[in-house]
Amino acid sequence: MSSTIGRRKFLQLSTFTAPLLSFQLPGKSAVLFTTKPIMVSTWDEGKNVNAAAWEVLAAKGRAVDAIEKGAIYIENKISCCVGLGAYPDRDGIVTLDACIMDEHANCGAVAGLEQIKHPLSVARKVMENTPHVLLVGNGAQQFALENGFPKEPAVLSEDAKKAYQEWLKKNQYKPVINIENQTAGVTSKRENGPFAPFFFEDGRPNHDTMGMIAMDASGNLSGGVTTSGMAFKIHGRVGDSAGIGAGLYVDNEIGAATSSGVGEEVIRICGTHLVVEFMRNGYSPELACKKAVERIVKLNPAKAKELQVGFVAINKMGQHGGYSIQKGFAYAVKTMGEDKIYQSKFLK
Ligand code: SD4
Repeated sequence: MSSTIGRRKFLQLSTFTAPLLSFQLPGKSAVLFTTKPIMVSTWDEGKNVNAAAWEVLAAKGRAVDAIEKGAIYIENKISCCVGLGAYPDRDGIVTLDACIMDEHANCGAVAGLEQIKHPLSVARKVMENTPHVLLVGNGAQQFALENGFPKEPAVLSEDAKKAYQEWLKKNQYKPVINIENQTAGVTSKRENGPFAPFFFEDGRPNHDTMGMIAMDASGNLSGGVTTSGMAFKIHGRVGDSAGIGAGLYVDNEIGAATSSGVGEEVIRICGTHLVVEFMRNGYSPELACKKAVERIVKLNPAKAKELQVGFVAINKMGQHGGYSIQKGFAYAVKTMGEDKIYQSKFLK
């Protein structure tokens, strides 16, 4: 690339024009354009997660350590959608999904993990101490206990108890007579069914998964996701958040992406892997996310009107971008120069 193209011009081109420019910039120019370290996390709460993770990044620590720090922060808080204080599945049990991926494409994940406070840290142990990628259910819990994670009591937080009781009233959930022949997601926004609703009663989308992606001072990328999954899901249901290539993907040569929203739709298109592949083809993070969102919509435009999926990504230059199907997806960005929540662009 000509050295006469200024930074501003370059950023404009790579944000709005695709796929014009490769990331394989010659020589030193690539280094000049890189924003690092950078930490990006989903939703407004991502700002606090970034602050926790920043302690690691500011001290020139590894991105993977920053990711775990951010996860521990959010897993310690009570929220609808992350950690043991989150909303349960439709049998009243909180089950957690998490994954982590580092700059060497090492990865680990847990799904359907019960009574363990820090699922992402367990996923990291899977990554570092086993030849496997994914452990589920009882096996994941057994592994966690063997690795020194304490078993927490099987109780719902006050918030979760209230929300679950409300949900039960409306849904009259009776496992014995429920026939699993309804198409999940064909419900209207406020309608309840025997499956996890795409939206809560008050119209809030059924999500707030914490997806995190980071590049450290050395230019290495990592990412992680931690969630209780969609509230009131079928016991045993696993969404995208435990899925490498679905809820999270990291390619240290190209970039990293994470997702939030209806996990089934993300899994269907291998969403974050797709985002990273679009970036490999030269698209900016924002356009790569947009193209992945469009892929979901193209598969089933009518259904897509009723659900939310958002992607957020960073590339090796430290550019970030997000895109969602509907209004309302947000992500937080922290660098040396900014600490901000972005409302992502959306299709409709
Ligand atoms: C899932 N992607 O389990 C998650 C949902 C979400 O907070 O975003 N939950 O499908």
